[in-house]
Amino acid sequence: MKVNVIKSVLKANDLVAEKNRDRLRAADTLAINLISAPGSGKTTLLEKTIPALRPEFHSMVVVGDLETTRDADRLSGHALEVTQINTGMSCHLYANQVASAIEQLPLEKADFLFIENVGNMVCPGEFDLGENLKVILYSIPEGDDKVAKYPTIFRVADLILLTKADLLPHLNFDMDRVREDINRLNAQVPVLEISTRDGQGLAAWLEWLREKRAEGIGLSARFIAE
Ligand SMILES: Nc1nc2c(ncn2[C@@H]2O[C@H](COP(=O)(O)OP(=O)(O)O)[C@@H](O)[C@H]2O)c(=O)[nH]1
Ligand SMILES: [Mg+2]
Repeated sequence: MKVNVIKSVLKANDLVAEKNRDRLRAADTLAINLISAPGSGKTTLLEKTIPALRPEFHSMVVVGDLETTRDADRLSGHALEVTQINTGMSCHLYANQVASAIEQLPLEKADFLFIENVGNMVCPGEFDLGENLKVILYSIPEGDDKVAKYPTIFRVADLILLTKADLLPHLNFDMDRVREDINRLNAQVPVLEISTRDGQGLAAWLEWLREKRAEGIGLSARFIAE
């Protein structure tokens, strides 16, 4: 009985996610779902990325947090539009929350919609929002053992960013172990070491975004696999 309830919630979510994807496709907007633990650098990365993509590309942001508009406030000077969703007790965004947000947005003006998910290494990987691509941020101070412990989000990733790479010299972080663990779960996924502090890897990240934009609006690896 319990399993049926969970399945029906997921199914209802997926139906709304499909509608979001249709709306995004119609507007020719590429949606990127950013997923990570709290504090891995999602908002900071957007603060750097959105200005760097201009004037070629314009971006809008939907940001999920349990409480406050702190991230939306940080991003409001950068993006064309920023919508904050407060999820209350929920540890991830649902497709219907994104649907309500994008209903209000003039998406036709946006080349990219960045969705900053609620900070959590498990639940956001389970819920399709209608995004085109899922980008996982895994920060080096989190330790080198997390990939195997929290496999869900790494399995569904279209790109993995190992963030705060500037801290590598100060920490015992076994990069080979992490890359091997990722390879075991998701052999195809590209992995980039980046830092918003010293700028390493940012050019490669921007290039990945430009390539995905040029490829057109596709489906994420997870949903092709299903
Ligand atoms: N050393 C270092 N700190 C970073 C980097 N990126 C973000 N931070 C810091 O990490 C903390 C959390 O960043 P934030 O972007 O708010 O993370 P979010 O919760 O994932 O949105 C802040 O204090 C940032 O200044 C980085 O590349 N290197
Ligand atoms: Mg944030």
